[in-house]
Amino acid sequence: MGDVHISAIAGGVGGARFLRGLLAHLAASPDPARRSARVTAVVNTGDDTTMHGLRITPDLDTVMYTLGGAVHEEQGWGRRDESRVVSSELAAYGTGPDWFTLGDRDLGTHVFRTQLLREGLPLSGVVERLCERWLPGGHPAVAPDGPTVRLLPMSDDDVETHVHLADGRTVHFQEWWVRLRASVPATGFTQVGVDGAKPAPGVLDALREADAVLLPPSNPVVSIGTVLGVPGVREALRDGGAPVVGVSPVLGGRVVRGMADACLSAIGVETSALGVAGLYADLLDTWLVDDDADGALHGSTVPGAAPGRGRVLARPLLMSSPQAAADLAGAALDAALATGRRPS
Ligand code: FO1
Repeated sequence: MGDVHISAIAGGVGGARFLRGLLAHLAASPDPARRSARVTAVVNTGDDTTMHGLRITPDLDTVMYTLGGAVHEEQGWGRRDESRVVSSELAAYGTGPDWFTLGDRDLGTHVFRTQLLREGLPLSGVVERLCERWLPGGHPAVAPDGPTVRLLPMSDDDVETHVHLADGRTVHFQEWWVRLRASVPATGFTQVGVDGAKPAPGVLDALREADAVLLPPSNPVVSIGTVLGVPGVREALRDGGAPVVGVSPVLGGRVVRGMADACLSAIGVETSALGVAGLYADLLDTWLVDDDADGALHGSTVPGAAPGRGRVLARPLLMSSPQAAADLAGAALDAALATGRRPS
């Protein structure tokens, strides 16, 4: 097999750490086809927002900074070695939300992105330009003949996730997520603009033609769900022939990070590995569940899966170290390549 083509649909922190693990797995592989693999990450933009006149794209930045080695590791977003002089100046003017902090280094990215957008560059062109710095030549910090990665926004059109709250209000996702910490129950989500959004250039081909499509343990509702909601994306996976392997973000009824459980209950889905699998049942060839927490599911089939597809495999899902993330990503890739492409 020539260079392996891998596509992944990613959200924020979980997706970024999984992708970092995947690239580490590929770079260390004894298989030259994996070592020179090409990875395309199709990233959620529903979390995007405009603040202080600047366009902020949290999930794209989390993936870019994580793969580029600059992310604030504990936070999972923003830059390490960050300072907050500008945001404190803005607060002194009493302007802009005090609950959303834009670090000084991070602001450099938002200023440059907004300048490029104003000059007419589409978001996908902006991402490509920013990645020239963080992922030169698509190479994460590995040997020059190592795996390459490119980031694609799910769409160049603005899509924003708005959250309907139990108290009747509707707020932008960031306000629910950051200011309210999801403390007010959500009754649903609307991805404003998604129906008119077109997949960004390259997205459908990357999903149709891949040797493997991976769904990392990102938020299944507001991250992966939002990307799957862009017209054409789900069909590209369903009809394209690429094997699809997903990784459960829920281990034994608990989410590892973030507040996916608050999102799942908002749409009436059980916070369980099989509950989440049900959101992708029509797409999955294999669903990875945690061998410790959900080992009993090993060898079963995802309810609602297509005939002969949707098998459940138990693997260690906790990405508790870079090596654990690499092993998990390797297990997902192994499962996809073992399935192989379907005749499309
Ligand atoms: N998350 C927070 O909890 N508090 C913040 O002040 C905050 C600021 C922020 C700035 C830029 C950025 O790209 C992300 C930021 N995030 C912050 C994280 C963000 O809310 C999440 O990364 C995603 O939207 C959820 O995946």
